[in-house]
Amino acid sequence: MNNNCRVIQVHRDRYLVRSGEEETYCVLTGNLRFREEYPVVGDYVNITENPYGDSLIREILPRKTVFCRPDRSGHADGFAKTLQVQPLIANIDYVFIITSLNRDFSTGRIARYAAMAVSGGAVPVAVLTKADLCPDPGEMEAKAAALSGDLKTIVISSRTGFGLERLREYFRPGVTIALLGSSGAGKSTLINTLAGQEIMRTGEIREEDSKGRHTTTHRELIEVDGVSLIDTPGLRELGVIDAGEGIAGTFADIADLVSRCAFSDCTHRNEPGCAVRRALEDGSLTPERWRMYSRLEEENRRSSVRKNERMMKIAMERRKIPRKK
Ligand SMILES: Nc1nc2c(ncn2[C@@H]2O[C@H](COP(=O)(O)OP(=O)(O)OP(=O)(O)O)[C@@H](O)[C@H]2O)c(=O)[nH]1
Ligand SMILES: [Mg+2]
Ligand SMILES: [Zn+2]
Repeated sequence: MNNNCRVIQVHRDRYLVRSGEEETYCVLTGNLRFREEYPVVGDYVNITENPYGDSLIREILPRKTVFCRPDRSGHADGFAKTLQVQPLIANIDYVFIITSLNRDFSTGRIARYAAMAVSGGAVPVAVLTKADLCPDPGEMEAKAAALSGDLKTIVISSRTGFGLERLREYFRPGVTIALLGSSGAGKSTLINTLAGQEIMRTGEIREEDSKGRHTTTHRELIEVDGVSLIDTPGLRELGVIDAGEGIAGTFADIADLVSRCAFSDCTHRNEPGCAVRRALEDGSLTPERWRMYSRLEEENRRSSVRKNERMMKIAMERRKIPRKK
């Protein structure tokens, strides 16, 4: 299995690679590491097999499509010149944007994912999950569908099987589909349902705010009847903040507090381990500054949603999505 293997799991510095029925763990050659070329799930690679230990990845083949996210390690997003992107998965045909029909539903987020999918060459599909829990999915479905005439919107329930036959239209052998979306949206559950067995671990969501608990912690490619499905962890930060850098610079101490809250999506109201509440209580943060910061953040969040929608429209215009026959 030397050539045209596919990376199906990425661990710290080891890669699980599959060719046909065979799987082997690999590390990178010094050359690739030197050039800082790192494989991602979905990459095709050439390897040199080592019967005594980890095999070696020699070469990453050119990516046909890629899904990236802005890299926040260096610079804030929104500054085109300094914007870094980090490839997350490669060679995907479709991106299923998994969004649950509950309080976590956000058209801004769907637009953002769609824009990233289209700009990487993949076709986005909005998949709205947990229809069985939603008395009237029609309203949210209409909102998602209104984002773009080119964005297919499909309402499903993994629990009852509702809508799954519409998803199966995409399942042609050789096709690769990535499932992306917030933690708790039901990505792993959908994969298990489609596979007809418990392949991925799933986790309950928090009832108060419908947020997930980041159950899936790595990207993984699973083959079901010749179709490659990629499960991914819920991304914390895809709804990146535009003016975030400016706000965080002006209120560095508050930004620091926020990053110390026990939950990454803390609302700073009543969650346990909230660093903001603690600072308000012990007086190290005044209510006035906190109000000012929250107001700015909120405004910025709203304008980011509008910007995401614009971004998606521009990306879609640039690359007209081929309609399915
Ligand atoms: N009622 C109902 N619950 C669902 C459905 N799909 C998923 N769930 C539940 O939602 C919770 C989260 O599901 P997961 O599949 O773990 O979510 P995920 O998107 O993989 O989350 P991360 O791995 O954390 O990113 C679990 O308790 C599932 O049982 C559905 O269609 N209907
Ligand atoms: Mg999961
Ligand atoms: Zn908090």
